[in-house]
Amino acid sequence: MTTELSRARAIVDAAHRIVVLSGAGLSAESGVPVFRGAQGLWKTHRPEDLATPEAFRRDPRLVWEWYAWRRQVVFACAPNEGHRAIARRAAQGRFAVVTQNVDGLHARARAELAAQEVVGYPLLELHGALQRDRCSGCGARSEAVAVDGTSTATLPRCVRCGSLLRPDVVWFGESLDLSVLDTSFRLASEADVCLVVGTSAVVHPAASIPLATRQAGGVIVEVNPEPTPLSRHAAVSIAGRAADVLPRLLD
Ligand code: BV8
Ligand code: ZN
Repeated sequence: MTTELSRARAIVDAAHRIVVLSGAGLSAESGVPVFRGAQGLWKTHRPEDLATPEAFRRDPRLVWEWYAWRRQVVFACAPNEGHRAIARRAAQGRFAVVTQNVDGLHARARAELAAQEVVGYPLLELHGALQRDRCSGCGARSEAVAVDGTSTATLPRCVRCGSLLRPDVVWFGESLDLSVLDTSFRLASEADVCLVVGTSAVVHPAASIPLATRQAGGVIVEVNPEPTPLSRHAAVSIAGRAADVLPRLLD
């Protein structure tokens, strides 16, 4: 084991309560494209063109076309050994998962485990989930429907009020669900360790959550092949891939 990994292992093993903050990098090895960097989604699409309420008002068809493509990619992916190591450890208790990811893979890893044993731990999806639609008018939520993004006329509409449906995700410039956010900050402030995995730590308020652990006297452990703005706040930064490092850190 590298010294960073053995130091991180000692911190994690001694911890009484742990919170994970995960980002797109955790799902990279499942085949879900990350947002930034060489293979980033934002490379081919500009966030301000697509993941904003203005973009949806201006061109709902284009936004739906992008999300229909992302759903196709994501729904073909499966949780990787990083998701599974987190689920196994979380099932042992005193462990919460806060994710920026909208790919639903943490939930699927927990569901896979629940097939074998009773599994209950907090899983907070800060930015929503691709698997759900939400009505842009009355806010009603529903399971994602297949979307034909070829014309505005075929876009999905709410059965109750007739407004356009949208993916149930938080766009730039939109507020996160405040109860999810408050709970995430509270859990982080009560944790001895915030394990930050696969995030570039540039999106707020998510990127501030690990600092709540630090401010309350806990420590940050980071798993990321690259340094991030959080690295200087971390007790240990492990330069590695989540699917490789997490089983060795958590099992
Ligand atoms: C809000 C859902 C206010 C949609 C997403 C200027 C300065 C500071 C902040 C702002 C600013 N201007 C605007 C803001 C606010 C803005 C923001 O933070 N912008 C940033 C870009 C500067 N934030 C917001 O708008 C938020 N809302 O502030 O509201 C408000 C308050 C009240 C009332 C009204 C309004 C909303 C933010 C949510 C946006 N939605 N997603 C969708 O997905 O389509 S964010 C999007 O980015 C994803 O959720 C993604 O998870 C998230 C963060 O990206 P990462 O997960 O970190 O992924 P990334 O690709 O960036 O990095 C991957 C990392 O993994 C890399 O570090 C890489 O090295 C690593 N990696 C790669 N492979 C691996 C790996 N790690 C481990 N293993 C591997 N194998
Ligand atoms: Zn409606």
